[in-house]
Amino acid sequence: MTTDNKIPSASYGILQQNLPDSTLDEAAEQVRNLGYAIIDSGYTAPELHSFSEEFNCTRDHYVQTYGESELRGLNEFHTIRAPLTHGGDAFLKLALNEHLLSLLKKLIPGKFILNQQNGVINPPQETYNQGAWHRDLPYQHFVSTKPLAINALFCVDDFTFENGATFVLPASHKAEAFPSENYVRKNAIQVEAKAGSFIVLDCMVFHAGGFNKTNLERRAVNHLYNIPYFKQQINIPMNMTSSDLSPEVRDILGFTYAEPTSISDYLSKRTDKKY
Ligand SMILES: O=C(O)CCC(=O)C(=O)O
Repeated sequence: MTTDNKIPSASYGILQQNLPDSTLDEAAEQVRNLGYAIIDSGYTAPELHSFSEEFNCTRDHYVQTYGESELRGLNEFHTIRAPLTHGGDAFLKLALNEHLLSLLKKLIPGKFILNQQNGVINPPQETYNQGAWHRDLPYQHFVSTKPLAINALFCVDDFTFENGATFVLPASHKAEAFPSENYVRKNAIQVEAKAGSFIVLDCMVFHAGGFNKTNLERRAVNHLYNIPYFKQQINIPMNMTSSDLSPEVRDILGFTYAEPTSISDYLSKRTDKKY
């Protein structure tokens, strides 16, 4: 017998059940089924504080380099492209966060590379480029039995209902088309998360930044990791020095997956072929 409002724990007629044995396994189960989950990065409060400062410095430098009015004209003012290539170690470390990589290894069978890393600023009282429904493989309408790409949105600030926490359409990675307006209205959920969390999404789940009603920016860093068959948004190896990177990190950043430039180059790479 169940009591009111309690989720039943008894069951019958079940021959198969997932048995996750860690919080990361549970997150992987939720990403597979619903398309999203939240995990902790493990950053301490001082580490988060220092990351927040690094984010602001990197942004100031980026805007000085590319120009505010030019960025605004391109609808790019609220994005910092590829900060790991110009923003210092903190961004590279973030892209290699051990909790996140462990989860990615559970979700993407085989090798994966970082396709892109972007600083995302949800401005106060203003719309911005990520505040519209999209997939992180945009213009794609297919269903895949395993994720081809996963995105991980690192919350630099708390994500709240007030400051425009990300909206997600649960399980929408399992249907090809974007659902009807009424379906979206009834089924979209807003994902609150603490600063220092990663909101992890199947890249095919529809999501959108919410409207930031507060007076402060809500900052994040988005990452997209994919099987090594898709080209990177910006060529990461060509914009980083590789000398002090481990073989595993070189793999993740795509150094080992550059397109051969010729048949000879292809054949010479066959000796230690990885894919
Ligand atoms: O800002 C957000 O809440 C969502 C960010 C996003 O959708 C993206 O970077 O793809």
